[in-house]
Amino acid sequence: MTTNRTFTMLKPDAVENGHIGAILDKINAAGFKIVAMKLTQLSKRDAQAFYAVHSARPFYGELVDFMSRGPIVAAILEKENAVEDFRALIGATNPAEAAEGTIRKMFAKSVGENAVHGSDSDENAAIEGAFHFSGREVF
Ligand code: ABT
Ligand code: MG
Repeated sequence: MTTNRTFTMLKPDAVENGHIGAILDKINAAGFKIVAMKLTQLSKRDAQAFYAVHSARPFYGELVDFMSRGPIVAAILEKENAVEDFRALIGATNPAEAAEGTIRKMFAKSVGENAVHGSDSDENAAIEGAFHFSGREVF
């Protein structure tokens, strides 16, 4: 199914390393329109809930610590086939396996700190977007 919206976070590593502008340039150049955006921070509880699907995995604790350690940029992006096309733009979860030119290839250092999130389904895009933005913050 095609959709026209996805949700993204520029993760704490990307913000710490000064990559907000460069990553937003890539997102715009790829044809995504920003319809909601804010600098915010996940609490530990938020990060636990966001990654609850990984709660039994050995990397869960580090993942929660990482995602809650500093500010992130949360945004809703609009484009035809947004979920799939944005996952292609960011590249593989492990930046070592990400294709040349993808955001993770360019800006991520490790699988544990991989610079950017993209929703993995239309359903999750809607849930994740609604978690961060009220109706009046989405344009
Ligand atoms: P997210 O956009 O963060 O959801 O990443 P993606 O969907 O590409 O990959 P998944 B499988 O959802 O990974 C979630 C986070 O868990 C981290 N991780 C994953 C590890 O640290 N070690 C691992 O072996 C795996 C499989 C990567 C993702 N977060 N970060 N950063
Ligand atoms: Mg994921």
